Amino acid sequence: MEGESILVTCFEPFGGREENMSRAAVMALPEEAGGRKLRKLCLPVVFGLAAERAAAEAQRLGVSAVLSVGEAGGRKALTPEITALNLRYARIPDNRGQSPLDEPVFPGGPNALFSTLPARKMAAAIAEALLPGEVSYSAGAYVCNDLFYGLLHRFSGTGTRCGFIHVPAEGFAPEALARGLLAALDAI
Ligand code: PCA
Repeated sequence: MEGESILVTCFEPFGGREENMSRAAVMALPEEAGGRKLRKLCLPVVFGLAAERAAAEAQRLGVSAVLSVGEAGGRKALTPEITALNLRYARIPDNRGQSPLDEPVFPGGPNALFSTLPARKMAAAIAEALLPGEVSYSAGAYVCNDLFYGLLHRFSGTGTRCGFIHVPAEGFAPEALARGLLAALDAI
């Protein structure tokens, strides 16, 4: 579609780290991919607020899709997420000091929601770009999952599709991660 644009979100650093590899990777993306404009937004690592900001920006820009990116310590691959859970659990406080321990994202919402972007296809595209890519069945219960669930819930039944990719927190240059994200974007 002419003039189509995609919102790509990343996160600020958290947990005492200097940088968040999702931010480094998203900032290394070009302004356009496959004829679609990429709009970038960096989000606070704060329960509730991240999804609120992302949803407001997606609506303001009228994007057709939101691809959110976060970093995951210990992961060795770029992992498109299949599901989001209606669960908040903070192993460490978020950047506003909130530590929910087993609370729902949306009281009364479905226990889980599925990605409305094609996670498997994105993982395959990442692997075809010769980077480690595999689907993940859990985005955890921290702010990344909170954002993903929040967006899927808000945009459920609308034309705005939502997906999430965790990138490894260590071991990759931002440009390599950006190449993987571009391959995933080409697949949606
Ligand atoms: N990773 C965290 C939150 C922000 C980020 O980049 C997570 O996986 O929930």
